Amino acid sequence: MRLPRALGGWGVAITGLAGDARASQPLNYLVSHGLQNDVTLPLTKALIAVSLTVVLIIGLLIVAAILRRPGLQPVAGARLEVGPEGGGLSWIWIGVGLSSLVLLASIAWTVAVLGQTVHPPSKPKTRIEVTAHQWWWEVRYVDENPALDFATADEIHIPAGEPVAFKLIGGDVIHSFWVPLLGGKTDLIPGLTNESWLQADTPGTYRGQCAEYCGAQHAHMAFLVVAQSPQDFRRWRDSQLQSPAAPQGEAAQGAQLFTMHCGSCHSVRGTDAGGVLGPDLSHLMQRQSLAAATLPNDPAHLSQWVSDPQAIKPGAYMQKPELTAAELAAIRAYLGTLR
Ligand code: HEC
Ligand SMILES: [Cu+2]
Repeated sequence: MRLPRALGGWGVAITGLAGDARASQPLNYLVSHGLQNDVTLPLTKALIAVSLTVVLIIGLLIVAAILRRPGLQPVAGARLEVGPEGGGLSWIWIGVGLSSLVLLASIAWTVAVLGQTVHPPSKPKTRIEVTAHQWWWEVRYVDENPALDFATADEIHIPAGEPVAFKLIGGDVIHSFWVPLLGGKTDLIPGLTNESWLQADTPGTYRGQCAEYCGAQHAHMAFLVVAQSPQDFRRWRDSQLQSPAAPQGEAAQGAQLFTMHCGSCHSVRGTDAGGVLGPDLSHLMQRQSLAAATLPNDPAHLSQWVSDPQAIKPGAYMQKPELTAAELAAIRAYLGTLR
């Protein structure tokens, strides 16, 4: 079991922000870096406090009951009655009354929070469709002008300081979209489309995680939300609309091999590779991580993934390719041109 521990370390390496709460506690939902969490966090904390108080009170009452009746022996056939003597009945009224009040208050608060978080405070200008697959995230940016649509995977760029609308499309099995530091945990259910929104306070990289068990590689179904200043976000968006430059030399040979062996599952903008069973690779080199934030995106890990994905994510829907080392090297050279 050396792999999972190593992966935890990579998680921090991937976000590249060690020392920052966003990286050192990437799944901490008790701190907020986003507008939606600002609203839900007080409720979350209050409900945790209520639950702990209930556990404490019940625990103390059980201990008290045990201590007060040291000699109590069950008598065969006897019924333990709660009589009016000693105030037994009124304690039940007090207990039921108090817990009903607390429950009613938490229902009212929950409904109020749901009302406040169902819509963002202003109309989102950025709309993103996320489809969950075993075990990666398909991400499509949709615009009123279809010429400005593009796809990416496992890394979602958003402008910081403004709301972004998400359409969460159910794919194969139930998954759940969750960015603990920003909020918005919402399930993706096959055959249904859910809606959500997120707003990051400041630029930074926030880790997301599938939060509904979805099969063998559920734990390796993470993603990154990269919040950027609106100018940087626009620059990134424009770069995604470009087709990668025509490859030269070994990479050109790799491009041919790629279309033949990989293009049935992967797309690269402006080429014959148009598959949709795997992540869009048009600008692979711009992404920080590989295979749903499982590996950092550097040449060594990329080679490792492409030559034997099953060694890293057993069961993933990409098989070990039957290619020679030279062919793999050419494909690797081509992938390196996808900026
Ligand atoms: C049967 C379909 C299929 C074929 C063929 C296939 N892949 Fe994949 N590929 C996938 C899937 C599915 C994933 C996502 C795996 C995951 O993260 O669980 C993936 C992930 C990747 C990734 C990581 C992308 C990212 O954004 O993290 C790279 C790089 C990649 N494939 C390259 C290749 C190359 C190169 C080939 C050809 C040698 C190839 N793939 C062939 C289905 C395929
Ligand atoms: Cu999942």
